[in-house]
Amino acid sequence: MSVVTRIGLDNLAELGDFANSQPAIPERTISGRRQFRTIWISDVHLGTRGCNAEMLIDFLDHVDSDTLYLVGDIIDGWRLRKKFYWPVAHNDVVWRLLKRAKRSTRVVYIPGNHDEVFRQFAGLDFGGVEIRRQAIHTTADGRHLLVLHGDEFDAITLAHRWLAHVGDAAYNLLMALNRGLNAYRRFFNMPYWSLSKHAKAKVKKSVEFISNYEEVVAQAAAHRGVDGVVCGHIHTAEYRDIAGIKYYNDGDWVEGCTALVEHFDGRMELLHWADEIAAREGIGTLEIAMLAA
Ligand SMILES: [Mn+2]
Repeated sequence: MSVVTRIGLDNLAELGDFANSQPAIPERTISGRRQFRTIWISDVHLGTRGCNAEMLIDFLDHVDSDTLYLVGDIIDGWRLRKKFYWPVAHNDVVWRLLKRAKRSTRVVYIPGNHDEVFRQFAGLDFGGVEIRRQAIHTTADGRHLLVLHGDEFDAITLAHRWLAHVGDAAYNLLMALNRGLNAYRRFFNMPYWSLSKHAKAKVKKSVEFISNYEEVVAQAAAHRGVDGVVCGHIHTAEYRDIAGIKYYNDGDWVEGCTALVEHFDGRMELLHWADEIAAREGIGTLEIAMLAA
């Protein structure tokens, strides 16, 4: 049994005694967090090497909301079954999500295809977390948004299943190449560069697939009579108007590191957390420069 496995099991046991446990990475900000009416995140893929847990922890420590939607593929049950991988940071993400529910944030968890084992609990509440198959969210300005993971449409977009099934062998290989490439780039002090993001943008078929997927989802939302739809699944953050239907995709925390937020006036925004960190650190530098002057 590897060290990672042993530590991982200890971590999970600690979550069982949640009330008395503390995260390994201490919470940085509790008061003074940026407040939103609603936050949507998905495709975290805890339990895989691809998961950018540290970035998500930074996000969770700097924001708060009345409602938090976990839009699926939060835990990657497919990968965990093949190989148990559960570092401390992944435990810390779960700890923060549960803590948030305890601290009066309404947390709605809509399992995806990678964490479909939780779908059997749809309709139940655990530790203040509402597990649902899908949800209708009403924005501050009275719009109705259908919230679902989005794998429901894989059958329709079957022609490009290789990309629809993110987490499959090809995607995982690409992710592994991406990590190797960036380790090399870091060594030579080159900035982070996303191989799969580049591939997605360049490969005509994937561009077609994404656009087709977005249209299929928007059409389904139109049939339901809602004003818009929030989903995840394809790891491509987006905000589009498709024939009068608002299509929002909150992206992922594997490489994009994005969240969808609703401000208190109903205005929606996609947050790119790597950019937010850069801006935050930039302001820090400016402040130091001003103090020095
Ligand atoms: Mn998915």
